[in-house]
Amino acid sequence: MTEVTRRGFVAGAGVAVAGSWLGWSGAQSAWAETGLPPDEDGSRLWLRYPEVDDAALRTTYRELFRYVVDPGDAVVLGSAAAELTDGLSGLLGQEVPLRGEVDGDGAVVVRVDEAVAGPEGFTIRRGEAGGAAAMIITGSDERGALYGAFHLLRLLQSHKAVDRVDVTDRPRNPLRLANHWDNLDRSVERGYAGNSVFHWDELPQTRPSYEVYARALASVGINGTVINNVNANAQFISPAMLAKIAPLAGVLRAWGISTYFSLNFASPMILGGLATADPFDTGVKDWWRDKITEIYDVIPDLGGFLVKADSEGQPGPISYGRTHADGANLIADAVKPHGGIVMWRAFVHDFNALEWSNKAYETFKPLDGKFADNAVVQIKNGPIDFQVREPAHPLFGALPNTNAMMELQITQEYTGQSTHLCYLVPMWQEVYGFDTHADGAGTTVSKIISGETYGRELGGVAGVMNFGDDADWTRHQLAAANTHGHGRLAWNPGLKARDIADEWTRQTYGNDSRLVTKINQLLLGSWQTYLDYTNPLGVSFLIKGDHFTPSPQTNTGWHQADAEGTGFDRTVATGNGYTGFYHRPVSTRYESVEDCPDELLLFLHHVPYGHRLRSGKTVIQHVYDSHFDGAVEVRAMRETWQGLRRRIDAKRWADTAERFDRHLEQATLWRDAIAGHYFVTSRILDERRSWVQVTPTATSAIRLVGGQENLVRLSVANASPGEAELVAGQTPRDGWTSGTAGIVLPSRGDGTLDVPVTPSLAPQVATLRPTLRAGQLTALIAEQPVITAPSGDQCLIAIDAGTANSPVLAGYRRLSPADRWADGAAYGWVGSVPQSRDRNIPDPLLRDFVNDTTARTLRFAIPAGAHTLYLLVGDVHDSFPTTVKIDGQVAAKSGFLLGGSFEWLTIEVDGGGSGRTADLELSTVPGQHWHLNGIVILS
Ligand code: GCW
Repeated sequence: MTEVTRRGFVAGAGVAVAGSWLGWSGAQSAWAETGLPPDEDGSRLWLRYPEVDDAALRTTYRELFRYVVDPGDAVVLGSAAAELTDGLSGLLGQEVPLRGEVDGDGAVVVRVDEAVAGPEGFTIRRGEAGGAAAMIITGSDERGALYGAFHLLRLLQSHKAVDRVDVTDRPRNPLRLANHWDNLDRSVERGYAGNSVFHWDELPQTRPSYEVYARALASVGINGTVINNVNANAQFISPAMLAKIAPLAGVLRAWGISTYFSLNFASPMILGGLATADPFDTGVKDWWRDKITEIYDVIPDLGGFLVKADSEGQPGPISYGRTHADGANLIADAVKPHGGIVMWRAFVHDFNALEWSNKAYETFKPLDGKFADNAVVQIKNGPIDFQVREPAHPLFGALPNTNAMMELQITQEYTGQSTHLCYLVPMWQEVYGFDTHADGAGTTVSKIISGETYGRELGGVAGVMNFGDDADWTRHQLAAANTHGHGRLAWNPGLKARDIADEWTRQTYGNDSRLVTKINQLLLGSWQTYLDYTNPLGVSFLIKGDHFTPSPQTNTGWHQADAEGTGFDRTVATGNGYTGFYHRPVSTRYESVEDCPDELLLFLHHVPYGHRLRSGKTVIQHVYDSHFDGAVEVRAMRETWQGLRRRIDAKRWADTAERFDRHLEQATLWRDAIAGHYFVTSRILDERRSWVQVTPTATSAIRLVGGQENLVRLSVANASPGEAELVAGQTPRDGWTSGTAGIVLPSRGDGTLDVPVTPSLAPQVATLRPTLRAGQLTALIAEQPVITAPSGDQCLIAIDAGTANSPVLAGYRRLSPADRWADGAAYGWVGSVPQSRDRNIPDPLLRDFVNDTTARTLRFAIPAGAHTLYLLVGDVHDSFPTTVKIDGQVAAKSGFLLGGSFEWLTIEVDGGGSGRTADLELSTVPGQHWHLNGIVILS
């Protein structure tokens, strides 16, 4: 282990201690003046130590905790002592210093005694130290002592009596990890709170926020973090990156957190220049052995590696005719001499909805017993992909001779991202508690992954992180409860969701009992509410490619709703055989449509709409009721938060109030999209309510001409028992005009309406929100994304970029790779020309583009005067950011664009008195393609 002396470490931490305690005491007096707690931005997460406002309790605490005894040179113990002096000083409202030795009653001692509680465990007891009364935190090792320190602080943050405290605790899972899907350009795959928390560009220089990060993880018992995306860039283990990451690993180490890397399986080819990555090749084996030795020279206590192989385009052993076990053992052997491990992901699928649930099981089950002792198979909680409701993964019960761990997703990819409140602890708890019956009744997932069932030393759980560089870490401040909850459950899956939520709320918002009750209710009910208005009865993937926007029209293979019924048949008898992967009695329960739990019915069976659930409702009525009720529940959640206004500091209250406004909008969209789709497919009226509806005519964005009238086609239907006269229009938008269109529909009838819409001239990417009126009937509304492009005759220049032969938008000029610059031309390529593609969709502007992996330069004649240059970028497939430089300076950069999304970049240019030429350089991140679909300048 690298030598980090505690002195050096505490010298730095000491500054933080005094600084933050004084910060709290100043803030407290501001509270007295305004009647509201002082503003906070959420950046301290749940590590807040404001003065205990109950005077009697504070007096007791002040008697118990007068100083912390300096634990000596051990780094992690030093962190424990620093956290205690900081936390106690804040909570007690007076400095609780670090003292060199016992100096009278009121000592806090942190120490190590292997015998106390099992690995990483601790005890907290009152006792005597050097003849003085002391609070003694004893860890079985340094990490244990640190966890004990955080535990004690947690009790005080929750205003618990501690004079008779007697706690013995230990973690149930050896591996309790965070997984980051963070990329080298600091973008975060499925991250919804900004860019990466890690500033690779600034490293080896570290930031104070790294210490907050490490403390937050350590405070809930997380003992390792995989710092880069499983879709791994091999450069992370290049010598230059290792040198950058070493000091970061040092910050984490001081808080008991081991660093891990995700590996790219093709690294021997990418970094080593080898011709193969075959795990049986001697050159490949040597390369990994040397590379891993080099990594351990720089980070001697590295935890090890995580690998995603042969999944979603990642390289792996299968292409060499080897197995996943061969691949895992290659890395396991190389890391073994260093005491490290490899975690090998079981998430393998090939984008085929019919096969997806079965693929991991079928691939890994035959490999049981073939993995090295220091390899662990990392299995997602369910067989699909972090859907809001899935059965527990059948692989948990299928690998008795293999180390296994579970992967959860804290970042809410499919559960509302950072917009919807969805507290996942109750869901995770169900998975932990799922009885696989693999070794008889009571063989829970929890016991398997902890190693208990099969007597294995390695196992545990990883959570895909929701942290980003937003000031509050998670964008929706209540989402940090998920980060906290992951750690607490990893520590002990037997903890109650209610207690975990309560502890987080008290730590984060204080102990006002009404506030605590209300926030706990919001958290604990939110998963069920999310289920209600999104995915009924175990249906999954009712979303667009952003994994956020409801769209049952996009992936119909998952819900299989047709005129008669809905659901995915995964039975052995008539379906894809999935239910047979479970042990009895689970397999028989899942196989039978009568015995199958309602909440998984449509995950496992295709049933008629009239099928009756245990509640007595039909499936279709359940779909309607749950969606309408769910949206009502969200309205109530928003009101609950409104009611907490005077109980929380203004800043954190307002930030979350804004989230609830968005949440309600989205829940309403979900209700309308799902109820609307089920109505048009089933034509069954809701027994309890009537409505009219607009559903999308196109699932992707449509293109409109700016500055000119377009007819926007809407699909409408009448879900009421009588005839209805419908009038559709568009919600007004700045600079746009629109008209209306009407139709009379019989009960259960449908039709289309063409609504006239004239967008403003300047190009935009927008979302149209139709309006629909039909007397008193409720209207369910689906939004329609649009891209506008100005009519060519109202432009100084309008260019449609693409191949040399594909159609060109009316009134636009063609730009293809064939257009080289020549004097007097309006535009043309200088230097090497780019490539081009035609995707063959109907729209002439969106179907094709020029593109390349290397930067290319377009010389462009800018007319006299000041102008805005608009550049359209995007593709029907996902596209990486396109950067545009003008005359060498970055002038615009697009975001990462999901398939079917486009963006107009704007650049201000000046052609001077007589016009000039400018060089536009187009580029993107290494190895990816930039895109250019069009350019316009308005007249
Ligand atoms: O959840 C899905 C995501 C991908 C992710 C993949 C995986 C890291 O949509 O973004 O890639 O699973 O877990 O490998």
